[in-house]
Amino acid sequence: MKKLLLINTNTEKSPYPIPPLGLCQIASYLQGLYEVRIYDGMFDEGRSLGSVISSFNPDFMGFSIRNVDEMIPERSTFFIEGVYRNFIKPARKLTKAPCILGGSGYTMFPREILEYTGADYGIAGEGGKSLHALLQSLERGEDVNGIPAVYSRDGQGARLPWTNGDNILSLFSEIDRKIDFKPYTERGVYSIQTKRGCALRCLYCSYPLLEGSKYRLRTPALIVNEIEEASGRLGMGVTFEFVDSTFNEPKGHAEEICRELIRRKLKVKLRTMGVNPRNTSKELFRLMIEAGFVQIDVTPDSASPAMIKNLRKGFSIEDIRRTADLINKFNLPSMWFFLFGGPGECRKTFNETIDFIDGYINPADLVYMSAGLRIYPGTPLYKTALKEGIISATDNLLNPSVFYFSKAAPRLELKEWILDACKDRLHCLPAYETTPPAEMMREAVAVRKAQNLAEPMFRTLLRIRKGWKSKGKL
Ligand code: B12
Repeated sequence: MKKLLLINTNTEKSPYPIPPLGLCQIASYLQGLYEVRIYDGMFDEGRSLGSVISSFNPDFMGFSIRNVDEMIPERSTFFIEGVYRNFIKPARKLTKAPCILGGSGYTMFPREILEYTGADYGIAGEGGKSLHALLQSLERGEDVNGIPAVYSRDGQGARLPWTNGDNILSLFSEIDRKIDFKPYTERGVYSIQTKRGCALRCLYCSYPLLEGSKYRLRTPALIVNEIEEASGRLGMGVTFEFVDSTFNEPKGHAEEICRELIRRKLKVKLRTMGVNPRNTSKELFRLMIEAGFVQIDVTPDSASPAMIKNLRKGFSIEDIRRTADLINKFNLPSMWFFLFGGPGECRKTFNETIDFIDGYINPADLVYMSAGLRIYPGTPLYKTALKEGIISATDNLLNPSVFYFSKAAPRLELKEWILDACKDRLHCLPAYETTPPAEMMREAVAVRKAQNLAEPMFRTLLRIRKGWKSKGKL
């Protein structure tokens, strides 16, 4: 059997280390067809990759590239540089095994990242079926250029990600069996997908390009089986996190998953990103609390009626207000995310969102404020930015500092508005402040231990922040 080494190149530990879910899914898919091994670079950061390659002697190498940049104008970290330096370059020196790239970051810039890293092939979109087809063609010495979603150095390569027709969604990732999961249990989570695809049309967003624009749902029974099995192996300390683009779309699916969790009486801790205000209801929140949700992320981006429309969010200001009221009623700890600077943003629209924060968001919850919209190829924002002359068709968008700012909310002014708004609202933070000071973190850990607190870390940190402020320490 031929040997495939799958390499997780993500070493980013903020806001917490993320286990390589996609790679584990691919390993499940190819199990039995190839001898598959995963090298997880998250904590090892490439140090023992050489010895793994020497002992395993792979026939093929697949590199997973998750992050390109941080999407924050204040920090122009370019992750691909580290991926090349710590993983691809040293691996290339040790073996002639073909080097194949994939992952969400790769999918956004398939041609550019192939060129930057000098890798042999890349797969845009899902890794299961297309990777299998590529490996088979390579084994047989066939031309690979017709395979959907496969990019190669000689300039062929299909344009559209191959997001249909494989059974990868019905498989369990079994992350903890494929990698050393222990270091993730400290701050991390066990990631779970309930579906693929995003049918929303938000102006700037790459999700439909990454996952397809039609929902492909996993059945609630299957999802809960996966959680039940993993929690059986890992015990109660682990939090399961749903990593869908939006958790509560399409309407009804999230509710069904919660009902199945409740029916099985699983005592698990759950959290999710991407709660969309559109389909929230009392019933949804009631079920989520009963199923075990301890924390959610809510992502309206704006609470200005004009900006909600311009960003094509597909919900109304009433939807956001109802969502906030429900969150407060159920006291479900929440992190809110707002994104300023899109087309039409101005002082008035900015203030409308701030008024919403003041009127509706519980000060015990956290609000992140981002400025500037990162421009990615293939998104509607890309076309807007071209039309407005913010970028030109020849610009290399892989450059992590390409952002859209509305003319009436320019970069520096917007930064000032945000800093000003955060000054008197201690639960509001600029998005680049993702890491609290080490001393604050130490204090939070000590308080949590002493008081045996089970609340989300952000709530403890916010209280300490307020205490520091009153003591003049901030
Ligand atoms: C959930 C999520 C989060 C959660 C993670 C929670 C968790 N427990 O995992 C949170 C909110 C914490 C988060 C944080 C960040 N995220 Co995020 N996140 C996502 C999201 C929505 C889903 C990721 C996911 O798990 N998908 C499910 C898995 C199964 O898919 P996958 O890993 O992509 O794998 C599939 C394919 O990519 C492919 N594949 C993967 N590897 C390989 C390898 C080979 C060889 C092949 C052939 C194929 C292949 O096959 C897999 C199976 O089909 C994506 C957007 C999206 N829709 O994809 C953004 C996304 C990955 N995040 C992004 C970013 C930037 C970040 C942050 C850097 C943001 C920040 N400033 O802090 C951090 C980094 C965190 C870290 N430690 O790495 C970007 C990355 C691209 C970019 N712009 O750089 C994305 C794409 C969003 C975007 N802007 O478009 N994120």
